Amino acid sequence: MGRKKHPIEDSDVDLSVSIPKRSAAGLPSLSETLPHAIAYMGPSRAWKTLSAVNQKDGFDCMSCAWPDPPERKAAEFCENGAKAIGWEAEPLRIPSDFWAENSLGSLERRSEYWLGQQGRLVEPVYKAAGSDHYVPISWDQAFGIIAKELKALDTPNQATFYTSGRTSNEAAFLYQLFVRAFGTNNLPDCSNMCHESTGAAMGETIGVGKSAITYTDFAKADLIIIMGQNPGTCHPRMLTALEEAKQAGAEIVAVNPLPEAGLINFRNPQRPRGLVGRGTDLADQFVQIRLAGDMALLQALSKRVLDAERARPGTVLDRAFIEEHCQGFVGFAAHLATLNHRDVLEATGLASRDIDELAARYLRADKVIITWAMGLTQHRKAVPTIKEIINLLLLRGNIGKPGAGPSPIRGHSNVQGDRTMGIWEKMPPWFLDALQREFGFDPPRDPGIDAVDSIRGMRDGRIKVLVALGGNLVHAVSDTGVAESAVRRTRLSVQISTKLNRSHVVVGEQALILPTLGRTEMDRQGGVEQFVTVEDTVCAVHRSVGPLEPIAPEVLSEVAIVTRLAQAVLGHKVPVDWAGLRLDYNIIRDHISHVVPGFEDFNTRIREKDGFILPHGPRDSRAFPTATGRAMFTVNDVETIRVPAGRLLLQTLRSHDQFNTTTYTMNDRYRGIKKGRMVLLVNPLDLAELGYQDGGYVDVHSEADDGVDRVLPQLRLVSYPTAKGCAAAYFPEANVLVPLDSTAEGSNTPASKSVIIRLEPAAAPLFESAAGRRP
Ligand SMILES: Nc1nc2c(c(=O)[nH]1)N[C@H]1C(S)=C(S)[C@@H](COP(=O)(O)OP(=O)(O)OC[C@H]3O[C@@H](n4cnc5c(=O)[nH]c(N)nc54)[C@H](O)[C@@H]3O)O[C@H]1N2
Ligand SMILES: Nc1nc2c(c(=O)[nH]1)N[C@H]1C(S)=C(S)[C@@H](COP(=O)(O)OP(=O)(O)OC[C@H]3O[C@@H](n4cnc5c(=O)[nH]c(N)nc54)[C@H](O)[C@@H]3O)O[C@H]1N2
Ligand SMILES: [Mo]
Repeated sequence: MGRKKHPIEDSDVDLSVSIPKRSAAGLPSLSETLPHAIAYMGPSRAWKTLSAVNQKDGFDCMSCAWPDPPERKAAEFCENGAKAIGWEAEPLRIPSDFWAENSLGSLERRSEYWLGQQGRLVEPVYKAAGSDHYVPISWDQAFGIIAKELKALDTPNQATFYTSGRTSNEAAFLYQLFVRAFGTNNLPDCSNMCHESTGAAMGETIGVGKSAITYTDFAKADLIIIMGQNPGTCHPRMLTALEEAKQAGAEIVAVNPLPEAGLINFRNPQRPRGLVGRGTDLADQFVQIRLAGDMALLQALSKRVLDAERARPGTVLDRAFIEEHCQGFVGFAAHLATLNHRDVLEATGLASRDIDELAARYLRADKVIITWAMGLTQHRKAVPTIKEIINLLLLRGNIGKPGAGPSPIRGHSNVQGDRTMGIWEKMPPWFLDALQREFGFDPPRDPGIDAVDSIRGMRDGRIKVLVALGGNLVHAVSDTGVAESAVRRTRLSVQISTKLNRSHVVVGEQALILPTLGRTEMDRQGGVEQFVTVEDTVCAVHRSVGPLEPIAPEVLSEVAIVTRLAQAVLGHKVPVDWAGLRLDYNIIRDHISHVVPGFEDFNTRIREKDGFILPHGPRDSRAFPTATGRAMFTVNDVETIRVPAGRLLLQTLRSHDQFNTTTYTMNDRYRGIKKGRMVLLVNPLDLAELGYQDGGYVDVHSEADDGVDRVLPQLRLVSYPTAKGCAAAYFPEANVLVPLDSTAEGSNTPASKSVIIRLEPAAAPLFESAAGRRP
């Protein structure tokens, strides 16, 4: 199994742009996907993986946290799930001589796409201080190096332990146990850059930071409002649930600056007319909002609800619900009375009639679901914006009843479970107390640091060791330039990963890569096949078992790596039988059942049918575990981002063919962009006003309070139907433009969807050759 060349160029030489698509597909048919999967994995692996993904005895798809329907289809995966599986399960290994052939200096000049195409990591490798090469080493040597560096720290708080959201519940639980036993709460995770704003807003207002609906609620709703989310690309199986809801009579509204294909129209290839016909027009209303305008829109909607109640007293608000379960209504209503309509129009960029129409839909509906993702969470005012979703829903009792509720849609497939397992820099005291009772040591009580603060800590020399259980922190976090020089200042960086990415080549003085098994692979310990568990976005916990033989016998599972690391670092410091936990994951689950509420009898219940759904007070019984025991109306001030003349507001988002920092191909089919990623989508009116033309090139500068000039050079302009004043570019490339200090108030999530930019004319890039790279 050697390296092979893929037929896709790794540059923008052949970039082409066509008209964006109006419709998207959800679940493809097996016959449609198999040929592509076979090209990557070969027939046997393709069949084994695709027939097992999201099935009851199979593995959980790693492409997103969308839940499985009660009745599974034969092909229960989407096109992007198949890509994620192919990317992981392609039987291609990085050979041992790769490390001698490729210096770090040369790897640093490679793109994420190229790095990801080199194959699976299959042996631990180490870069010594002063060296420009990794060399293969043994597992024992690797754990020895980490133990030595961690023990040499002045305090455990000089290390930070990142987690990405693919880690299983079992591995995550042990990882946080190890980190806390080591002596720190420095447990940043990808959620810090993702739905942290959601957790902060929902935690305060309803007491639980998770979706308050289950899968079957979609088909019971009268109205589903999808805000700041692109399910056609990021949660394609959601389109099936939306189609079913639509057929059952629900109205669907998309609130987005971009007319995203899946939101407008949906072709279901598993139905005959989906392949040939026009598909289902999903959205009854497309609200083309200005970036960061959602708080104003939500307040305007709530105000119309209150106006309607005034016009028809006793018929609009759910008075009984508000009186029995809520607090703060009077202050909220009084504050809305001061809402200025002109401010709303300016912030949203909408016409009054758009808002009236959506308000009328909300008032007509008895059961309303609001879903959202990164379009709401990655703004300065993300937390109060999401609180306004709760305000709007509370007014008419749209929570804790069938077919209604707030539903954040998580990204990484187990990011929610990892948090439930204790991956958080500020787990509450009850959790730490439970750990103490279960394991007999006193966990640290001072809060730890999140992802952005970890970068600050490395930048300032306070953090000397970075350990990452998955992910690609340096390229996922904002301000790439700052993040890269921060990581380079560490004494040791450790990545536990399946495949190469930028965080393996921009590293500390010393660096280690520890190869691990992925979701598609069998995990045998002591000769016995183990399974792991995950939690999806609607709190359903279920098993995951990989169908494939491991890519190489030397590769360890995440659980094995974490327990061996703990043994090497902690010795007998805490009374935990790490080796026993490694050999039998049931014992890990027994501990979880004693520590984490809702997991009682874990080992029995997880083996029943589909697993189980975690309890959720607001959803199940309108019990709100907030500070007051009631759902909280909150008062939030609308703030309009004032974009100076000649500037635009930039959002950074995903193409169809990427998973976060992983690029599968250079295409973004639904948006009509092919063979290139270095593009800036701009409204045609803005192009004309700024004096540019479609196809021209610009250097993009971001304008921040700190006065630093951050530049992304030579982007090709694409005339695109985005909301006026709002541009879009792809992450992670555009992360160079997002200042580290520009974060959401109350969650510290990078405000990567509201960056003020200035364009400067640039020459078209010169390409060395057809297969060449940008100079
Ligand atoms: N194929 C694929 N699937 C994925 C991922 C992936 O990269 N690729 N990533 C996974 C992860 S970790 C996550 S978190 C999710 C991300 O899922 P999404 O949040 O859907 O992903 P983004 O590409 O960030 O898209 C944000 C959407 O919000 C809109 N938007 C941006 N700003 C605003 C705003 O101010 N207001 C409103 N109303 N809309 C706005 C954008 O136009 C875009 O449609 O997907 C998960 N699934
Ligand atoms: N500008 C901007 N920045 C963003 C965002 C944005 O919208 N705009 N989105 C943010 C969001 S929502 C998120 S969630 C973060 C994502 O941040 P991360 O989760 O850190 O990044 P990923 O790209 O998902 O990580 C991919 C890497 O994970 C490793 N990996 C894959 N599978 C496994 C596995 O099973 N086990 C282990 N141990 N490793 C594995 C592989 O090495 C792969 O290269 O990025 C954030 N950054
Ligand atoms: Mo995410």
